[in-house]
Amino acid sequence: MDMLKTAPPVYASPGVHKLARELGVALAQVPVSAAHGRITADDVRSYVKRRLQGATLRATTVPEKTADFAKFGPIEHHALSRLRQRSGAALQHNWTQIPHVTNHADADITELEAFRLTLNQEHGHTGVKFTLLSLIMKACVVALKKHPHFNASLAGETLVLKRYYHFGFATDTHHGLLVPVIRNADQKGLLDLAREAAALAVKARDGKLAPQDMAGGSFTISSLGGIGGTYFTPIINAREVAILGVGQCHTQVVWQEGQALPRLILPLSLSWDHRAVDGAAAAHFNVCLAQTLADFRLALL
Ligand code: CAO
Repeated sequence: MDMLKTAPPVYASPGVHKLARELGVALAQVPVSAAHGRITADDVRSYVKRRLQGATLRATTVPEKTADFAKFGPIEHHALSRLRQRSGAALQHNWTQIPHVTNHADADITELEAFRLTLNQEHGHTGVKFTLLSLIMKACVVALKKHPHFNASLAGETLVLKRYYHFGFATDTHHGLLVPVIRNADQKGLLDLAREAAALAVKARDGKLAPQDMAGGSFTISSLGGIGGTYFTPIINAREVAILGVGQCHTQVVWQEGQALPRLILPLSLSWDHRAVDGAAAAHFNVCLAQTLADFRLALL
């Protein structure tokens, strides 16, 4: 509960503090665009630009503050936590500044899930679970290696391709949304990925993530699979150009080789930045990802 009351510190480099001082900007009011939580010089400049255009963030995020809802019925006021205010500002920035498109796809994970359950039976004594999320991370490495434009950042007129695979994963906490980052997912085994994700999720929920735990992501996965629902439109983190949403798998009858068969289907939703990539590339990425999840031997190639 203390987390809700304590104002989080402002993270910014000395250069950014200096810029903010020169421009007369209070850094605490600047929305952070990056998942790592550090305010950048671009964040400060965008904030000033918006202020100059008369479109202050406050005016746009709190349009109903003065509305008198009480005249229609009983209401309650709940103050937004500082984390929710700050992540909300970053989400608003990302949603309005990045031209998003979301492609949906299905992956047949019947064999993959059977494999995962077998692995868990065989390794039950280790106390660590092989999770679907860790298998999805491995499949994403395959798809991103084949389609490197999705493991990238836009820097002005340049697309910066990353040769590392650092995956942010959205984590729901009592204080709001946090995105810890697993580094070098390509170099880690399934158990290590599962162990690390579980440890980072606990750290996030305990309010103990350090800024470096959330820094440097090259691609993000947002899994709502453990909760429910199918497709959605995840919001891209600025500094990345794509995010994968994962829904809950369900059994579906699929017509295969003249037979109606029950198959386990995983809904996927890839949001991508239309400045960086095009729809055909996104469709290829999703096909590659779905094929790898359907036949995980492809992850070994
Ligand atoms: N379909 C069906 N079941 C799934 C599933 C899927 N896609 N993914 C996971 N599950 C099941 C698992 O099998 C597990 O069940 P058991 O306990 O019976 O084994 C259960 O859900 C929990 O799975 P898990 O321990 O592997 O956790 P996870 O990988 O699903 O999730 C984390 C980890 C951190 C991603 C999750 O806790 C979380 O915070 N999700 C919310 C993310 C979010 O808020 N995204 C939205 C961002 S925009 O607001």
